[in-house]
Amino acid sequence: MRKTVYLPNAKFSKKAHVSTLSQYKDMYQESIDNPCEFWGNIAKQFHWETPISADKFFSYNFDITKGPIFIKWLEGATTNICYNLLDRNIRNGHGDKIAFYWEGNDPEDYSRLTYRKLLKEVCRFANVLKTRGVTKGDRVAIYMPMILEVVVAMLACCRIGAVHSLVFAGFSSESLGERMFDCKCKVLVTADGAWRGTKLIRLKELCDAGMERCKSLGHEVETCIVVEHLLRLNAAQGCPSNGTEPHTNGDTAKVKMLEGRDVWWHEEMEDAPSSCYPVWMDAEDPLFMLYTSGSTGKPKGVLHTTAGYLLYAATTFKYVFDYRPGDVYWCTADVGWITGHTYVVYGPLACGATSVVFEGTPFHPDNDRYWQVVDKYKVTQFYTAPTAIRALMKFGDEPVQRHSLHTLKVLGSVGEPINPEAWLWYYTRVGHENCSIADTFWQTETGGHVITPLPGCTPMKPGSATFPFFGVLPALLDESGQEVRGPGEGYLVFRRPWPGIMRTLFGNHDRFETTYFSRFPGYYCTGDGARRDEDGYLWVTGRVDDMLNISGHLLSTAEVESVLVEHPLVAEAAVVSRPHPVKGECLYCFVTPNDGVAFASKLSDELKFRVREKIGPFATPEVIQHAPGLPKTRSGKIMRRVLRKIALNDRDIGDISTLADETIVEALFQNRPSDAQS
Ligand code: 7RM
Repeated sequence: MRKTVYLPNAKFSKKAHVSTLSQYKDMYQESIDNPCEFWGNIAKQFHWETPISADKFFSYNFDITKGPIFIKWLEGATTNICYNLLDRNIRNGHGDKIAFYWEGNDPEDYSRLTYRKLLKEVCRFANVLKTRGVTKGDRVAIYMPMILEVVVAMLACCRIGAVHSLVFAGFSSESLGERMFDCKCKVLVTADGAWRGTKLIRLKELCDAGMERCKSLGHEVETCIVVEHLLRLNAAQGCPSNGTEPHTNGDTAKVKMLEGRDVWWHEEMEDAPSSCYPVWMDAEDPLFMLYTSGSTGKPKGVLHTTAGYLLYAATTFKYVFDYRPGDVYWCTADVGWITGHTYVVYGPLACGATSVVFEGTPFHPDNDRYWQVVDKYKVTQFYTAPTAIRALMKFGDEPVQRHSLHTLKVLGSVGEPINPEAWLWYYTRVGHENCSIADTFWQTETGGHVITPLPGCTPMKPGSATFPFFGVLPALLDESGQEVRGPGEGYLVFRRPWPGIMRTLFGNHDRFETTYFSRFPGYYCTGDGARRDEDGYLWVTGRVDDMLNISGHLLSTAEVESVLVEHPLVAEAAVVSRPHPVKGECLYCFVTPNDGVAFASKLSDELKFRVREKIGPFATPEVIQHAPGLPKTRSGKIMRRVLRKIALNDRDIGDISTLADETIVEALFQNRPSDAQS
């Protein structure tokens, strides 16, 4: 029989930052009753150039009916995050401590960086940016692989008060161009290319197309700084064994550099001084922005600010991973996502931690790569996504059993709900029933974990993110906005801000207010649903809006629909999410061609290609189905709930009496393509 509750390992628990549930409850209560004292005590370990003033510590309005939404933490204090992450740790004697181990796509490419060396590199690049005219408040776009220069570029921005805007290097050039246009970045930082497994990604080419796109929209990027990454790899290693794309040093030479705009990173760095005085930032000055999908299609530039984000990244990192000196922490997320920001860069460095940055994939050169890296660096905390766990489970236990994994203490999960099967596999096969699983629920918008167990004290239930983190007050609301108390299900909302929550959407405070604060005045609305069980555990059930989560990447159905209808032969399209055994969810698209146009497999292929090109490879639709018509209500609204049933081939469709034409439903069931088996 399966247990329903799993207790943390007793020996680990004893030494943990928080050892008992009652200790967690006391700290939680304190954080809710006296937020200023709670966070004020935490703030003492950091450097404040202008001290914190007690009377302006925390102010906010979460109620749209009472005026504009605002959130302010530590108003009046000034600091610099880069200073706190690097100089402060060096002053505390950690200069020679390793900040990052870098493990390349190929096991033979690796390097390391101490805190002292990292600071020097950061200062040099900060000076490079200054030379290129970047000053406080300017935006810098970053489109890079998982190499240490990405951390250097981010922290160099912090040092001089520039706002970084990372775009995940798996996004298409079009997405990159649109994001660069939206944030009006002065500079773009990238690399010549990178290997992911046996695939070569020519990043600079994508950037060229992205900058073209940006220019055509009306904004010109002034400078593009390119890291020469391919060339310095141990030449032969980049070469895939299947020999399809031979890797030679000539690859780098092929990169086209536009005179006056494009410059090489290493050439710019050569003469740059290795010290740079930090720009002191107000607590509420912007730190970075990061785009996330919105249900209306256009991505939203989530904006985070300085002091609150620092406190929250550091505190969640310390408690949720129970980090202590000597540990080696590894988060597999790409820095292009929020998880990479808070838990590859800011949180670990704020705590003076040593971590692993990994460029490759879990499957290269073999399916045991993750476990090989865990043993190589003696990783103590490992943080990954359910989609990766499910993909690895498919290869059975053998690849895991090849490795000892005995150094592991905490296993984190993030990005989507983790199904109990994956949870149990992670717990037993990877963690040998000795590790706590931290199922961390949070969002780009929340800046850090908001619902999560603490590994030393929270009894775990597979699939539940358990309880709120310090300072976080969750609630479940029903359709009418009434709070569901005790066991029940509802919209997951938060009643007040914690330090790490976003402050606005870049250049669009109205959209910020309507997206997150208008549906339920007085609350921040996550867009997720959740259930509370008899023991008070929270179970996040997934999105309640038209968003879907493919391998942990959020996407809106509207975004995909607008790409589909741009095709000249397409009249109408409707996209729904269908569960997928590895990706969590996948795209199932219904497409109505123009009158007189036959639906052919060529059209289906073209549409898949377009979505891939416009949004990115991870968004490639699973199924494109011909739809002679769509199920619509008399007022013209597409009934997506019916489409979801058709995608599943589930005939239990419920009431469809409000449809204008009920016969269309049967026609669509008949029309399911052969590759749509579910
Ligand atoms: C960190 C991140 C946010 C959305 C969020 C949820 C889903 C993330 C969990 C989860 C259930 C989890 N930021 N989500 N973590 N659902 N349990 N532990 O993923 O902005 O990219 O996505 O992801 O739907 O709203 S994100």
